[in-house]
Amino acid sequence: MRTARRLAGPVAAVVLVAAVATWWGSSLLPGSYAVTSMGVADPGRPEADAAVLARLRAAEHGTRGHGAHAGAAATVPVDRLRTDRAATPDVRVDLAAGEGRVVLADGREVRGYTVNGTSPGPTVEAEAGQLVEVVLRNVDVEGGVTLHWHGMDVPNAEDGVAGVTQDAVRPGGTHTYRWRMPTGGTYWYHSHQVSHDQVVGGLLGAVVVRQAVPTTDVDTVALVHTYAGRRTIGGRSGDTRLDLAPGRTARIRLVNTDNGATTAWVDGGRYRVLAVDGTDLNGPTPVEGRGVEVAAGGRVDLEVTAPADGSALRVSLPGAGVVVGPVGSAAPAPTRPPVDRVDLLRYGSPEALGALGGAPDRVFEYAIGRRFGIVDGRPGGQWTVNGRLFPDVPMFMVTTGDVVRMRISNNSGEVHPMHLHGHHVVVLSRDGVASTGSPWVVDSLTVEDGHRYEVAFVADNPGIWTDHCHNLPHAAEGLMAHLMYEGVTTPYRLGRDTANHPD
Ligand SMILES: [Cu+2]
Repeated sequence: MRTARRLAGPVAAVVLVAAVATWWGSSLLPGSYAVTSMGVADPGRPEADAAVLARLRAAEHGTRGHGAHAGAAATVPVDRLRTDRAATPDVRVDLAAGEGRVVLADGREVRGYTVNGTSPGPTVEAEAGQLVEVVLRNVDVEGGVTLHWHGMDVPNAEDGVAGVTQDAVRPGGTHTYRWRMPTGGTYWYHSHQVSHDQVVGGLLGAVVVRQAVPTTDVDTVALVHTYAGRRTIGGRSGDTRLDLAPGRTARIRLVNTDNGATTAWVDGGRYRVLAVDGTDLNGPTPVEGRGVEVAAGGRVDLEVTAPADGSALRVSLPGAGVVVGPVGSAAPAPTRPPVDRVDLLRYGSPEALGALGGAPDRVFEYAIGRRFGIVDGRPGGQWTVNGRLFPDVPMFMVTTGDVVRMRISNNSGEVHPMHLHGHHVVVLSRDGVASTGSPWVVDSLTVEDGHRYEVAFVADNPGIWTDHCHNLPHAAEGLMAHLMYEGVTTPYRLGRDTANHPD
């Protein structure tokens, strides 16, 4: 009896250690795996089919390998989902990625990554409908690189996600991307290999679809990036100047490449929000004394008019700005970000949404939370999707042509800029309040803590598409799910034993 009591403590300790070790061990990801073998297939049936959904979920719980879900349909590897290689491109661009010393436009030197020797890299520009070819060459980035065309609904094989749509390009290697430019808009490119390091380090640049008939006198890109703790526009901290005669108009294409949302506003004038994430807004009205949010990864095109009295105005962001006015005009005194902001749910004029406003074929929940757990051997507070930890997160299963509704909610204590690859979504409602403004179409959506958004999109771009948080450390921690078309497979693998590390 006394012996038993003496042993109880050590035995309990051994059992506890064994349990923790098992828990820890079971959290480890395989050294090499296909993205399609992870996650929990979610068929996303409308609520009316809640019983069907419960049955499907029960049947699929624990099932790994969604190739099986293709049913009778033929499978298509992502490599086949690419832009035609036979046609002659209209625009051809060589982009060379490097690592090490970066000399910014304002003369400051930082450690990081360059494209063609600079950061940000050159802007890739073409006209609507033109065929663009980009040849990426990795000069000396040890960890390998890719290029993802953020916000561009390119074919899946051109999406640039290491281990999902291609292998990371090793030093000395090249990879060719091709796509046709959409009708308009502001986008950007960045590495999707070790992106929490490479994007922060500057492996990025802007993509612009030039307007055939410009709607402003001047059109300029203002790419916002924070290097070593200092906010810049085009690599320049403080003010950048844009010369513009009184009464003339400019389109300022703000691109937020940072991990957090920012606010833009105009000192000394008014502005209109012409476009969000590459899509023009309908009936944008003048804004004065209010700011507009630019989501992490998001883009906002502002229209400003140089004041008639010959003074200048400033498109301001915390830490940087663009002074717009005649040569030599004094910049207005800087102000603090306005508390009041444009609510894109109510800005501009509504337009019929067509099929997107109708009954969906699939309804998905993307509920973000946080709890203690172990992900790949790392214990701590973890992001959850629908209550589960990575990699047991949903694989949102769709078929081409489906009208999809997704309810994105966040009760995790932090903000998450959610980014779906290959598609644009229209925001239907926020916290149950329906949109009454212009159709608000995004690829990067700030989902604040305690809020929920309902979005809709058409599944019209077959592939395997990452749907992740663009606060990139969060993605690396496991806040990442996938939209997956039935029957699509990938020959690529990721994991610690491979050279592919997309986050
Ligand atoms: Cu996040």
